[in-house]
Amino acid sequence: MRLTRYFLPTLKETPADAQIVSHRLMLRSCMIRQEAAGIYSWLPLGLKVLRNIEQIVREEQNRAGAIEMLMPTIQPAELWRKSGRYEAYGKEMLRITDRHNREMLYGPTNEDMITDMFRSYCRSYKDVPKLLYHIQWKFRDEVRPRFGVMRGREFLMKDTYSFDVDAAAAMKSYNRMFVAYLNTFARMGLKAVPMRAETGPIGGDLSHEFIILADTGESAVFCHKDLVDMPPPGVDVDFDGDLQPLVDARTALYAATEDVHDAAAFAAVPKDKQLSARGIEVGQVFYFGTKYSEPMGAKITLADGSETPVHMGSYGVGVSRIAGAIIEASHDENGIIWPMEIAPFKVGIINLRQGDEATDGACETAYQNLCNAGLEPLYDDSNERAGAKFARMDLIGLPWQIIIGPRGLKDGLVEIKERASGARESLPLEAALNKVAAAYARLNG
Ligand code: 5CA
Repeated sequence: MRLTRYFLPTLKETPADAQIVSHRLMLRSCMIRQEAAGIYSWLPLGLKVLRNIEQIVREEQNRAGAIEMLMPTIQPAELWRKSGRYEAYGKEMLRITDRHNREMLYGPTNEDMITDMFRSYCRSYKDVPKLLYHIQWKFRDEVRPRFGVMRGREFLMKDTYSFDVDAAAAMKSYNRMFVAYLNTFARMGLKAVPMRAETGPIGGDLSHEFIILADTGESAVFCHKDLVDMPPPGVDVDFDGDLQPLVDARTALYAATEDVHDAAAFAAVPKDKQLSARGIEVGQVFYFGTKYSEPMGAKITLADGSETPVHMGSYGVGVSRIAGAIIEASHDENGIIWPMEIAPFKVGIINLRQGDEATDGACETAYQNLCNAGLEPLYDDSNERAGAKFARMDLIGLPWQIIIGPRGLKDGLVEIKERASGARESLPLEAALNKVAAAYARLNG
């Protein structure tokens, strides 16, 4: 992409109303635009990031055996009356009336709809286990939407629902999602801590939140240090095997919000392993048994002919929140530092003297070469001065920058900069291109 043809009107000044760094940087780098409190447009650069996050989430769900579908954003109130939580959900639910005076709502989650769907198609123990998911916009009329996309009113969620014959089988589905989440966040370059959690309006009695560590996070976390240092289970995990040991290895280690842990808990962790940190909740998993299936009549017939309500769980990832969370975990005073997998463009090209024949030529060569290698570059071909170009490229956080100007080219050299470390190196153009291509190849396997 050539910058002069792109849509990237980045801001120099810091927006006054943004309290946290990710919100400021998302506004400044022109990723999002607020349309109403807690409601955002995703501008071209932001949408690329959102799609990359969504794709990692999707791939790891598919790998874990979940099946993608798509339910609507607008739901009939009737379904929520059947499950018994229409009144209980309270003011967070955006209630809508259509032209025929039918009561509708903008879905804050989908347990009720999917339970009704299961009920209408599935009757037998042979129909389970099933894991179904969708990636869809949700609406929760939060009292105080804040921190940009981190606590929005409209936000993108991946939500999976599991259906099993009994509690023991449901635990296997729960473990699948637990392990899939560890892998998902690791691929995004994030350290995720699973922590026992309250179930809130979703219900049930078993739940874990996945918290990623960032100094500016909303939740104070206290945990065993090994929980953070433990490597992800890995992408080759056999999801049909026994995942319990992988889950046990994590759940055996203490983790709690700091306000919950007390002296008795402090004792559960040896002194040299205690970690006090801040974090952001990026996902939550729930096992709630028959809470929805019973009132909604989602039953299955067992081999002996008897009937049982299906056992269910639900598993959410805050896809749009993660865009902000990654920035909280990965930035410096100059801007965002995207992990390679998430970066909207993998490499930027900076032309230091637009109009200089040799410089324009070398930039074109770099641009064509990187495009052909499938490494969609962002080429700053504008007429702005070098300082402005450097600042913008640092702000938007692409992992690599190739900087090309007449002075270096006299000696046959260009400069390559790694955004994360700030390390710069002068190299012949071809070597610089190879270096970026090698980093990209590592990413792909
Ligand atoms: N039905 C269940 C799981 S599918 C559910 O709704 N779980 S949840 O309430 O925990 O939400 C799942 C994830 O969505 C959270 O972990 C969080 O990352 C994200 N999320 C929740 N509320 C918001 C919000 N207001 N803004 C942005 N992301 C949110």
